[in-house]
Amino acid sequence: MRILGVPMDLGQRRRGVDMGPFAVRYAGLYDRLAALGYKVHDAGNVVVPVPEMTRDDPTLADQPTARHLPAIAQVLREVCAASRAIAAAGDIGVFLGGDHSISAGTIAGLASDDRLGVVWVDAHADFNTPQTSPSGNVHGMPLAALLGDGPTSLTSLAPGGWRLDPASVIIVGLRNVDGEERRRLVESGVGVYTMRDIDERGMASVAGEMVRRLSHVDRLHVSLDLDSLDPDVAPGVGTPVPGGLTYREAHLLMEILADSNMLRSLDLVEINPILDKGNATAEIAVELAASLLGQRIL
Ligand SMILES: [Mn+2]
Repeated sequence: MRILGVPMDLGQRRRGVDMGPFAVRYAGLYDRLAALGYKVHDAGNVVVPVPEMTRDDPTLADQPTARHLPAIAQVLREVCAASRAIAAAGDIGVFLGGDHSISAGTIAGLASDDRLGVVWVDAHADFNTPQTSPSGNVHGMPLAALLGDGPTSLTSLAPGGWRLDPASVIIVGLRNVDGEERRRLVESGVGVYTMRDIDERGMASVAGEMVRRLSHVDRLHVSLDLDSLDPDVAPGVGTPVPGGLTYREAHLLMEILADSNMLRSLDLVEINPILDKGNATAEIAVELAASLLGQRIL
């Protein structure tokens, strides 16, 4: 098992999410995973430019419809290569964000595997493109890019024109979607379970159906945006949305995904220690990672 930090702060506007990898390490990630029997190696952090550096470097020039895109794409090429190397070694990758833009790189690194499923646990769909995004924040674009829609520097990270298959992608926890993003998402063929689905049916039913829908894949990547949780549980996120997953709903989802025995890699993203209360959000991220990687109550 290999841990890689990506202190990416360029995909959104609230400062502090670059401290996520440190907060998750302070919360004891390494020891928790080692206690589950894994041989853990922490590879440290990828180097990410800070926003101030992009002001006077013309190669990192800003763009209003996709802010900091050149700098983000430069980092994601390295993240993609690292993810590919971890997968090629048959290792489990645990990627610590940083904002959710990093997942365009971590998942592109798994591109050689055509039986790859992705579970995107998020309050948002991250399904915008520079043309549809109201904010120009790249952290709202990674899932669209992985499906082939977006700036070339994001859609071409994987070799050979690889695209994620929409039938192998499921979003869960959704409760906040932009107008044009909604239309594109509905037409995409991606599986979606909203908070209403979870309210009405319960997480056990929803998560069980998700696993059945992914029966055609044999490897699973879970991209866990901590804003999927209710802000009362996980306050340290940049874009909190009320009405999210409870503590137990999130754990049950992780436990049911763990039972599938398909988990090969994981993103823990959007943790903002500056907005957090006593590192509670990073601690929950560690607990959820442990559940996903096989920790059981009994
Ligand atoms: Mn997200």
